[in-house]
Amino acid sequence: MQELIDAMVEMMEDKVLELTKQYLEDGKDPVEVFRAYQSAMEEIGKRFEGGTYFIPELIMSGEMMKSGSEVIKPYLNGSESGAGTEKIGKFLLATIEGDIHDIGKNIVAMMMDLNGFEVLDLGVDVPADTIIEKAKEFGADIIGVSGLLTLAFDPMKGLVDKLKDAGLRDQYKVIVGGAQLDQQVCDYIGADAFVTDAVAGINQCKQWVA
Ligand code: B12
Repeated sequence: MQELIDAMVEMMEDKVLELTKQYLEDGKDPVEVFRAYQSAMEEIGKRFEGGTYFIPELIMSGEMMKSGSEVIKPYLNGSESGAGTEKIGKFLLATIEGDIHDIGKNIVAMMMDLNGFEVLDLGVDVPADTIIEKAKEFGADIIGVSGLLTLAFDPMKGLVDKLKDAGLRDQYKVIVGGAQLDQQVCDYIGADAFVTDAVAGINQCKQWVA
């Protein structure tokens, strides 16, 4: 997958799509193809941090990720285990207030759906109060929150605190996701689990509803 990673990091949009199609047609695991996109994103993030890439590169990488997802999605449909019509749980998903990153969130929404969850995706920059209100209406089993910015940690903690204050904490499992998260941050937020990878998140949620 290194060629795909390199092409994406170098912003070669056409080559990225070409290689994606080629790998999938050759029978490569679509989840692995996704992971290559994620590795490229990590490198792009590092270059942004290091001052060699700027916002246009971030936007371009977001677009490549979106068009790549469209190509990968039909392959995931057939290959993901557990895909089917019978729903195994209700999963509410949002990017927390203050954060507009949604590439990872959208992948999670797609994969949770393919794995049998009924998914309600509230979009980006969603306040805690809206998440709680919608979780009640929807009858969510699990609240999934995405946050890529360090600045998202406090609003995520705010959500869990509000659930506690409302006496609702035990009604929902809370899972947070995003590349910047770790166990320490998860403990600070008070979530039940954190992941930096969609597949790990799906496995955790399946365990909860089993
Ligand atoms: C693309 C990108 C953007 C795009 C986003 C486009 C979009 N539609 O999402 C744009 C250009 C808009 C953008 C904007 C900004 N960005 Co930005 N961005 C990135 C970048 C390069 C990639 C993020 C990404 O999509 N990764 C790929 C996806 C697939 O990975 P992921 O999000 O981690 O998701 C996976 C898992 O984490 C997990 N997951 C994610 N969410 C959830 C939720 C649940 C419930 C579960 C189960 C799992 C799960 O599953 C996914 C699939 O495996 C990162 C660098 C990085 N390495 O993360 C910086 C990065 C996140 N951005 C950063 C910054 C600073 C910004 C800006 C503030 C820049 C600015 N000065 O304006 C703004 C933020 C605006 C805002 N208020 O949100 C910083 C954050 C630093 C920090 N510590 O806070 C990063 C880390 C770059 C860096 N190294 O400095 N960004």
